[in-house]
Amino acid sequence: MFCYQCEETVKGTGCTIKGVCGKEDDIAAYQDVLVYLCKGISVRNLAAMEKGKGDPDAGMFIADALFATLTNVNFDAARFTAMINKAVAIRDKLPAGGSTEPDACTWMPKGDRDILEKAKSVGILSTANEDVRSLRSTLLFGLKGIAAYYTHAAVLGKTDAEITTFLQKGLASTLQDIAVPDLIALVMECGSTGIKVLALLDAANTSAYGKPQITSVKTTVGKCPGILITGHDLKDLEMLLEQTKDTGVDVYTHGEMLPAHAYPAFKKYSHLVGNYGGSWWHQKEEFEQFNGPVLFTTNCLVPPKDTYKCRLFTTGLTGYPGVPHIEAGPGGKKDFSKIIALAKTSPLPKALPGSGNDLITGCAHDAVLALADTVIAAVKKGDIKRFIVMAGCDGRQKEREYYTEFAKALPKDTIILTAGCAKYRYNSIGLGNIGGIPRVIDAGQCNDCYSLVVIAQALAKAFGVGINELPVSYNIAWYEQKAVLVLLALLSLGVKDITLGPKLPAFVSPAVLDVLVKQFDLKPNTTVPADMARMVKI
Ligand code: SF4
Ligand code: SF3
Repeated sequence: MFCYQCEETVKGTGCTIKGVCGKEDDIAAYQDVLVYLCKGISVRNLAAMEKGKGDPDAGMFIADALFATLTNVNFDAARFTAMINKAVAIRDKLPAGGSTEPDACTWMPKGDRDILEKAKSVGILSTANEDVRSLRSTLLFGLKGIAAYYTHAAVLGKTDAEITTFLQKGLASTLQDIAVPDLIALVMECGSTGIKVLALLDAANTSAYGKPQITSVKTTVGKCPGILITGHDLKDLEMLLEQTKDTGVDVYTHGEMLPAHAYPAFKKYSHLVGNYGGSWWHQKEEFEQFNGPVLFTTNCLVPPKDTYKCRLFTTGLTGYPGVPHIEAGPGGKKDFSKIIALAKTSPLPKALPGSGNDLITGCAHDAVLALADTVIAAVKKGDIKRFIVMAGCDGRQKEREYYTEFAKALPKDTIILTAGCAKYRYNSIGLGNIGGIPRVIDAGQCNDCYSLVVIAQALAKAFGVGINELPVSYNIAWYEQKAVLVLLALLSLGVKDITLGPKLPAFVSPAVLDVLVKQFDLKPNTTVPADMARMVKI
């Protein structure tokens, strides 16, 4: 195997024996082959679409397939072989393109051994040139981010053929001999398509569940058995809340599900009692203590300990061997009765050490812009000197303590703008507020970085300056491919001087990094004092 798609990759270069995430060699192989077949579908479907004979459902399949290959989503070989078979069926229904078609359009897997063998020649390392490999990888990982967010929007009925067409254009391009400047342009187009998909998901979430309101969320435990729901899929949460109504079972959010508490549609469920635990990588300890069942709706799934594996359930694109998977039935309906029955016989959740402080979330664009006059006045008065965007992901390495230390060291007249699970590094350390404005403005999930863009654009308009002239610095933390997309989205808007950490991506070659530095002034994080002096100009 060779995988270097996430920040925790072995030695900062690539996982070659087994993933740090727990991905085994065979799963990496299935994923590489699935992506390869999606490239074949894309080539055929784009050609068919030009003749008005495309398969309108192929784009949705590709989005689901790419999402399944994102870090910490699916570890289940059986699910991947089923998707590989489906990919072949979709591809082979499309009109064949003749003798010049690439191998991805014609190769037929003849069983498991053949798939594992094929993976050796179609993965990342099949591109020999280091810079082309780097650009193709950046594009592919950005596409995976688009795929994940698109899948969430589609579940809520919001789709956009332009986005799925770009997924196919991007995938097909990786089979073609494209000049480096054109590949760079495609990477930038991936970023601008990222803005479109973030906006689509924002519209999907807010039209289904209302506009988030600034909300204080409890982190204590109640006196009823509970179900913990984690991941990003709000539709799953809605169905779970409906089915647990009046059952005597409480529902707690975990990780990226925390911002759900801010949506008006979920506030009406009194048994949605609070948030349990921190970001994804604490799950081994936290799920043990929770005692009740846990539902995974998306990433990040860490290979479970046997002590709580029997209480896990997956749904959507997530999967793990031996963990029951809840499929959607007609109309997307899911039956969570097995989870509810298990919750009723489970001991109560235990309070986690250090928990108890309320968490503030729901500072999405409408909620913050409703305070625009107060914020602008505070900036003009000098009460707020700077905003620091600290959005992105959390991860397990010790070096990520940098983000807690950075947040603690920020001057009291600065405000953190955040979204994604990176916030757990500093959202419970009591940074206070400036004239009632929280010093940690949590817009929501990683996809709600879109809110931060809307807020920055509104501030730029109010102050009559460009986005790079605002008193805003960017200190972004990344882990997986959705964060790659968010970064590309920011670059596509022309945002400059972004600090990225805790490590630069292994898939960015020295020459590609040089382009990013020259064009966008992108830089790695260093130490808290040095970065503070540069970003806050103290
Ligand atoms: Fe390694 Fe990350 Fe790939 Fe997992 S997803 S195999 S940790 S690079
Ligand atoms: Fe977190 Fe996995 Fe990226 Fe959605 S849940 S931000 S890491």
